[in-house]
Amino acid sequence: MEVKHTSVCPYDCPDACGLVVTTENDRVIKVQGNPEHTFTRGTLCMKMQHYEETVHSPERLTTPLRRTGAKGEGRFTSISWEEAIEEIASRFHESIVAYGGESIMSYSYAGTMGLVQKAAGNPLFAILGATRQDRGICSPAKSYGWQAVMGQTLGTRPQEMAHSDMVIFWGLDATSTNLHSLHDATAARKNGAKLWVIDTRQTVSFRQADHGIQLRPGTDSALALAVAHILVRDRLIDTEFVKEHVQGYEQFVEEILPGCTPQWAMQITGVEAADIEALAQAYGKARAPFIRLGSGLSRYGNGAMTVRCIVALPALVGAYARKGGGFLSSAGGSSLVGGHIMDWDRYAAKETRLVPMIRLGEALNEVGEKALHCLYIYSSNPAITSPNQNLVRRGLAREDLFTVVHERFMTDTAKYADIVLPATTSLEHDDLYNSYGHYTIGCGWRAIAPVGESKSNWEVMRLLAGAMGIDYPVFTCSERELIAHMLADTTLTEEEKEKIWQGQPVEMTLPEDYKLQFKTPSGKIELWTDRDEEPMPRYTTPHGDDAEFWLINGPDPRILDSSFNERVFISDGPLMKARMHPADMDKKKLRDGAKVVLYNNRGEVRMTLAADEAVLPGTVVSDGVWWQKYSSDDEHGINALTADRPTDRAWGSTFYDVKVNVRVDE
Ligand SMILES: Nc1nc2c(c(=O)[nH]1)N[C@H]1C(S)=C(S)[C@@H](COP(=O)(O)OP(=O)(O)OC[C@H]3O[C@@H](n4cnc5c(=O)[nH]c(N)nc54)[C@H](O)[C@@H]3O)O[C@H]1N2
Ligand SMILES: Nc1nc2c(c(=O)[nH]1)N[C@H]1C(S)=C(S)[C@@H](COP(=O)(O)OP(=O)(O)OC[C@H]3O[C@@H](n4cnc5c(=O)[nH]c(N)nc54)[C@H](O)[C@@H]3O)O[C@H]1N2
Ligand code: SF4
Ligand SMILES: [Mo]
Repeated sequence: MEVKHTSVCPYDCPDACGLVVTTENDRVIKVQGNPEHTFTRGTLCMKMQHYEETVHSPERLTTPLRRTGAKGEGRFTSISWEEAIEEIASRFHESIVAYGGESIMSYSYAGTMGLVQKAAGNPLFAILGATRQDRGICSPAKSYGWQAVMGQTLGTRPQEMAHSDMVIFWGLDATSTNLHSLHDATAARKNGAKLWVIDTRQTVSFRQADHGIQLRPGTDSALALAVAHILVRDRLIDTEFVKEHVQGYEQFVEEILPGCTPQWAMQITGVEAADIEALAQAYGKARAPFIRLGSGLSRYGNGAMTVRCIVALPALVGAYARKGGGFLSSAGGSSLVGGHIMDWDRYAAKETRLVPMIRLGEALNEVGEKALHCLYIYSSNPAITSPNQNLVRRGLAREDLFTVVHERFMTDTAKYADIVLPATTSLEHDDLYNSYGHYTIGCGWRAIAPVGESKSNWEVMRLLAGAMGIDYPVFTCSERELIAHMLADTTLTEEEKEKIWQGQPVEMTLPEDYKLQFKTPSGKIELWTDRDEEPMPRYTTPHGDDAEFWLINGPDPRILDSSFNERVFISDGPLMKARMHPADMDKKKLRDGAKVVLYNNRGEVRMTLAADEAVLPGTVVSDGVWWQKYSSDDEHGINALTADRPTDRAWGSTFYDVKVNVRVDE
């Protein structure tokens, strides 16, 4: 008999779509969008339209495995859960006795965004006194830049975009990574709004926009400051708004903006001065401009400062005061939903060593006192997704590093494990989901029994705690009990909680004037702040490299980070490709279809080259983060080229701050 269940898309995507899942005899047969969801409104991206193919993929791991081959080789034999848990517990125990708790590290990210499963390891590893990871792999510099100007102010609700008369997708590949914002952008355009896209690459939405601005990598701060310069020069400032709500306007205008002319910015960004003028005029004259900021431009050595420069713009024109106007970097209000029962700090007896995520390679290669002896990875595939891949893989290959990987598939990371544990998908466990792209939350309840012997992250933590004799009350809680704790820890009404409990998506009610509630120490938008060593936004440069071309590794709409590679796509031909402007290819005497090597001082990757007029001269574009077997290179993925250098603030990743040389593969 067919049964319908409501759920939430678990992937690391700002849309966090509402789902309607149809099951029959404990199998998922159909996955559709939930029309009741106020942001995603019943549609799904191409990846999730056939989630059942992931859930019931023949490639799912179904039993625990013990390694029989060399690390990385991928040869394993099935073992029972009892054996697996016992072995992990005793290896952890031995490691703690011999070297202390910090010899163990857990590493995880957002394979699932569910608040229970995402943080499942926190209580146990905090109690063990393990080495801790920060969570900087994605875009903390973007959050930092927003907060430096806006404090804890809520980002504008994305649906507000529908009432705007000028929408800017800035460093955001909406078609791949934020599909449902197109719904509101399209509604706005029907009412005459213009859509602008600012990117280093011509994406689908770039080509469909009314205006596209293609600029050199890592130069957005110059563009934003030149726009601000023109706004001031042409008196397009909302002076009433500035007087009431902005701190440091005069200093910003006097000390930062004078040199930021369109000609200056043209030299840096490569954008024609006339196009910069047009952008500024449109922004200054729009009734209610809305900027949706992506993460692309924040993944550079100057990422946080760049974001500060862009966040300054709506303050100058008073965008927040008008219906349809605003700025969304991230829906920080997700933090309105507590996940605190899973907080590391709640369980840690003392502070332990903190490893920046982007420095996983370095941490795995430590020797002596800082050496790691046990590694527990869940919900992440760092052999493919971490920067400086060669260093990461060298660490993962250490025979003396006892490694456990909890996964749904035999990923490149799992191939390095001593013990692999099979993980459930989101339709086989319970969880609560918020979103970093809107203000709706919802639950996804288990819709089918776990496939094979797979277990959820939280179930495994409970088993491990039991095997290690750790009896904190949290480990007696089921997933549903943890969710009940989290829902109690919110501003939701009883009625809303009940709806969520029934599986309905609920949009949090924001205060009527939330756009004007500036949650900074001064209560104003802080163009000048004393919360950072640098009091004002200014132009800074990215790290760069001693190489010839910027490498732009944009997202591919078929996959999400390295998730969805299980559904690949062999018929689509080679998946990892490089595109270059024909003029650059002529200069380097490279021909279309040539096998080339992209290289820098961190590594090299082989790919097939294609000529593309739309690629900015001086850049090479290669989309997607592919599993090794789908990379055109036998040994390296794209991250063999990327660096583990941090952003200017907040230890963020700099995946786009990479340069490469190109040569023919002899
Ligand atoms: N299909 C798909 N969806 C995804 C993902 C995926 O890999 N694939 N990843 C998920 C995750 S984890 C995240 S964090 C989000 C990220 O989603 P987004 O916020 O969209 O961030 P990115 O995709 O990293 O980059 C967005 C755009 O920034 C551009 N860009 C790069 N450098 C610059 C620059 O210097 N200036 C400007 N203006 N633009 C620049 C890139 O070309 C890209 O088109 O997407 C999520 N959704
Ligand atoms: N070159 C380059 N590298 C990048 C990026 C880029 O743009 N370019 N993007 C970066 C960004 S923004 C991010 S956020 C990171 C993300 O990097 P990762 O955290 O490695 O994300 P994924 O590659 O999606 O891998 C998530 C894994 O979790 C597994 N999984 C899913 N659900 C569960 C579950 O419930 N339990 C368990 N145990 N496992 C589960 C999936 O099968 C999948 O293999 O990648 C970064 N790496
Ligand atoms: S990946 Fe994103 S757009 Fe696609 S269904 Fe999931 S939440 Fe929606
Ligand atoms: Mo991310």
